[in-house]
Amino acid sequence: MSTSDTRLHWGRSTVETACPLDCADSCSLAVSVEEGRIVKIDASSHNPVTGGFICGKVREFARRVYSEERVKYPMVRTGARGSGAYKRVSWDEALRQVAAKIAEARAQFGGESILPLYYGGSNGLVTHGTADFELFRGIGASRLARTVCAAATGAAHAALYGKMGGVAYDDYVHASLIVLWGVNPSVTSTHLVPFIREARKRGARLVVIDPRRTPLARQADLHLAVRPGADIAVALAVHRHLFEAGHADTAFLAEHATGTDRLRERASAWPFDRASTVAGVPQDDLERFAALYAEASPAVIRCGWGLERNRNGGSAVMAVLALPAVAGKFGVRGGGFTMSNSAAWGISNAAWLETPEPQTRIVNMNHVGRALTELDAPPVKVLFVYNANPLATLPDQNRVLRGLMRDDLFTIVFEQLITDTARYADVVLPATTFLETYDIARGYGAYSLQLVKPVIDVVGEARPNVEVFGELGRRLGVEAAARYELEAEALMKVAGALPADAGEALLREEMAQPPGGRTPVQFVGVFPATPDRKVQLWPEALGHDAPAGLYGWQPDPGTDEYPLALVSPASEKSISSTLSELRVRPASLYMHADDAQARGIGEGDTVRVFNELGEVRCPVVVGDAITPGTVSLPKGLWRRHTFSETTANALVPDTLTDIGGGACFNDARVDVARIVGAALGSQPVQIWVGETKGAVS
Ligand SMILES: Nc1nc2c(c(=O)[nH]1)N[C@H]1C(S)=C(S)[C@@H](COP(=O)(O)OP(=O)(O)OC[C@H]3O[C@@H](n4cnc5c(=O)[nH]c(N)nc54)[C@H](O)[C@@H]3O)O[C@H]1N2
Ligand SMILES: Nc1nc2c(c(=O)[nH]1)N[C@H]1C(S)=C(S)[C@@H](COP(=O)(O)OP(=O)(O)OC[C@H]3O[C@@H](n4cnc5c(=O)[nH]c(N)nc54)[C@H](O)[C@@H]3O)O[C@H]1N2
Ligand SMILES: [Mo]
Repeated sequence: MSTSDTRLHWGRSTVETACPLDCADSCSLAVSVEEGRIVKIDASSHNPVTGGFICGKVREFARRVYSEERVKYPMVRTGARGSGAYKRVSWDEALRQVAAKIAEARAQFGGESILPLYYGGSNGLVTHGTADFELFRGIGASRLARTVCAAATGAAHAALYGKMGGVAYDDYVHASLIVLWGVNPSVTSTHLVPFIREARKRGARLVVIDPRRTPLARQADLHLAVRPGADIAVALAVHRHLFEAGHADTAFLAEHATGTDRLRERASAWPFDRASTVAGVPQDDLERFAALYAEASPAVIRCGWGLERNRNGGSAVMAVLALPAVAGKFGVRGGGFTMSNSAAWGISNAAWLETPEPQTRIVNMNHVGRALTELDAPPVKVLFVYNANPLATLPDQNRVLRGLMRDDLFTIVFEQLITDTARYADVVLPATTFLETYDIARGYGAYSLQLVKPVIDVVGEARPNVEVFGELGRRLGVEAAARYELEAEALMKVAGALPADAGEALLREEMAQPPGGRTPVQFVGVFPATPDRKVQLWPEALGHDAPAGLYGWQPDPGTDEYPLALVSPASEKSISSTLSELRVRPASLYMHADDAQARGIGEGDTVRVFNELGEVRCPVVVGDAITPGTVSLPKGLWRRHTFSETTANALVPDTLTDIGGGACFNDARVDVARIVGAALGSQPVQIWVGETKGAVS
């Protein structure tokens, strides 16, 4: 089978596939195609969790597929970096240049002078961790610590439970208490919402812990509007209450957990009054939450990713995930926790990769700005970006930009669109979207594994990742990479290496369910995958890196200069920076009325949000749906969405989380000032709207 033999669907037909984008829900899709073009993207009933609806973003995905900004051909840069001036070349010419640059850098500076930079992309099992890994391993490139997301939650979850599968969305209807902790399902996993609604109808209580009044926080019985980064205080105060008021499940802990005493000791330092001061929530509310949680069964905690993204993030997530063990919430349907379910399959790319991982240096992707500007012996000479838009999504944007501006750096960007990052590439290679290629989607919320298949012919000369890395493997003499050069063979190779008969089910039914089933009950159908099968409440090894030790607290060093905390949560308009290109209006800062008033700022004003790393100029929206002292800018913006052509990441320090080396997106400190007319200068404010530059006031 070649990559483009079965893709044309003449007349009108509807093709079933799945959405592999970086979202927990992994929906099944029905895509209508007419004369070879996508005319409609809707839900299919194949995946029960999809429940007959999909998000507004993916409905619009055809606009990305056929966008004017789509990279249709390989291109080489002809103008200054950032100018976006490129000329079309053939694939042969583009890959000849790329292979030559890689070979040259390797010969002169060693393999470590080549840095692959990737993250989610289309997030499937075939488009990442296959030919690409074989290639970069084969040439001995620097290794990337893939830490921009879920590094702290992943480390905490792995240490405590060996990433045990969580409570399935469907089972939320059985809960009598639902706690949404640093998660915003109305935006980031909309398919959980109907189950929460149904549980509420049946009488379940809802608690939301979030600095913002999210849509579900509005409906909650209790909303703890914590200061960003203070979740550890809240969680340990609840632990203390459980232990001291006799609510700890000592029988469960004796049989299924280790390290209980050490955790208890840590928690003893957090009486309600201290936690209340640190977290900025009323002590009564904290006590009410602790009492509700102690009493309710089944009680489920949906732990999200908002809380991990700060210096105390790893410890906070550990303390949250430890709650159901201490309170004895497992063993019943609808009780326990949900974190990521991606490990439920026990899938590891070690099952199909041939080349052993070389012991080359590791670059933490949250430090890419530093790596590009500071690393020596050897410096990074070739940067290969794929499945990511680092200029938009990584911390310390201005430093990343300085790195991309380096004259002696050769940058390859393998992309669907001319993204902010692609504008700085020396060579741009056109990538397929998930509607033009095969992949295997693995949701990290919904459990199903699903087949993703091409529903249209490729746009322009776009090629799937495996083919391109496969061909580069052939050109550079890395045979293990070249074995993926045919897309269908790559799919079969991965499917064939899946555990049990998942691969067969996937190819036959286009869907497979994990070994523990689609709706496991924790401590009945699934157990910790830790070495002793117990919950490790004190995972010693994890504490070695944590500056304040396990369950430690690093207080805010505090600056008078930058008194506001900035968070940058997910937006319903995009999935990270993917689909943000469709956003036509400038993005706004959200600010509490008290903070605005103190600075003489009113709704609709243009403001500067600034700190020592940079500034963002944008309009402001004033309201009361955020805790005072905290401001918010959307995640995933492109540079054209603000007047300063910078986004929240220009203000995000590249500090790492206490555990896991993760990003601290929600741990930026800023101040905000109104821009009076003159401060804008004589230039009218410009933003890019689609392909045309338009003025906005
Ligand atoms: N529409 C949409 N869906 C997405 C994404 C997207 O960009 N857009 N991204 C996908 C990806 S990559 C991921 S990882 C997931 C993320 O899914 P979520 O974790 O739900 O996403 P976030 O919006 O980052 O964070 C959730 C909430 O945490 C709050 N928060 C911020 N700081 C703190 C804190 O210190 N403590 C607490 N308790 N709360 C805090 C924010 O106000 C926000 O409401 O969503 C996925 N789904
Ligand atoms: N300020 C702030 N920044 C954040 C966050 C935050 O909360 N606040 N959240 C972070 C999180 S949770 C995440 S997961 C990261 C995500 O960061 P990124 O991984 O950079 O995510 P995207 O912005 O979606 O960029 C993915 C790119 O891959 C491309 N792509 C998709 N499929 C393919 C493919 O098959 N082949 C190739 N070659 N390319 C493909 C898409 O066109 C897209 O441009 O962002 C992080 N950035
Ligand atoms: Mo993420």
